[in-house]
Amino acid sequence: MAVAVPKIKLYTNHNCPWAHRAHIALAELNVSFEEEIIDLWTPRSPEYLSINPRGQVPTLIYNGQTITESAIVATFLADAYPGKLWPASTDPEGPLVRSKINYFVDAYFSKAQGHWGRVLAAKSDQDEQAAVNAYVEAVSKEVEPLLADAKPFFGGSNTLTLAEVLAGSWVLRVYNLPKHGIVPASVLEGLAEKAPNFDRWAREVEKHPNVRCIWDEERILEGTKAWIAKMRAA
Ligand SMILES: N[C@@H](CCC(=O)N[C@@H](CS)C(=O)NCC(=O)O)C(=O)O
Repeated sequence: MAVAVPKIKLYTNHNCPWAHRAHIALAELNVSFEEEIIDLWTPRSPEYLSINPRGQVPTLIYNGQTITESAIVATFLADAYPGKLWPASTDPEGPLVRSKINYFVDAYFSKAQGHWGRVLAAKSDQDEQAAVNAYVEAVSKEVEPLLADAKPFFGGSNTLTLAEVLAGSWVLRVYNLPKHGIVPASVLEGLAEKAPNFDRWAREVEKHPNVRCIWDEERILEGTKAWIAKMRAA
């Protein structure tokens, strides 16, 4: 009997690191989908607000059901296609592996990510360097130990896991923006020196084709410069 192919639509914007998570998951799962780009520089249409009242991207429509919030979208996809991005619920090892991935994602986003935001929003070179140092310290203290067995991906996986799906779009930015001089190169020097496991893992993540699936460096650069200017003017 033929298996019904789910109908998937993604409302997205290719500059958005949160929406990028959904793209990485869909690419790694090799799932086809329709996409609609939402212009984030103009007010959302009443039609889009009726789909997602927060007006944000991403929004996933899966067989007519609406799923929002990037972590929930990505986790939903991991569960809808079990055993690829994380273990199926029937896998006896599943609960432990899932808890480790959840802890890694929590550690990165609750302990390190805020400092990266402060790097971009810093109003002086001194504040920027302090935020870089705090980011490197947080990665080395909180995230580095969790990547000791990465080979090359989380937990020894040779394919992307939900950990890379959720962190990949940010790792791309951390490893590619310094070469354009809009964040200090010292962030990469610091990570290489103080967080070698993270650095090794991140370099594999940032070059993976499914992580790079919607990455257009020129466009991201322009978008990030505009965002930095807005933050610095605030
Ligand atoms: N917590 C949300 C954040 C999504 C988000 O902030 N998306 C931005 C674009 S990167 C957005 O849609 N901004 C438009 C707005 O907030 O009006 C998620 O993870 O999905």
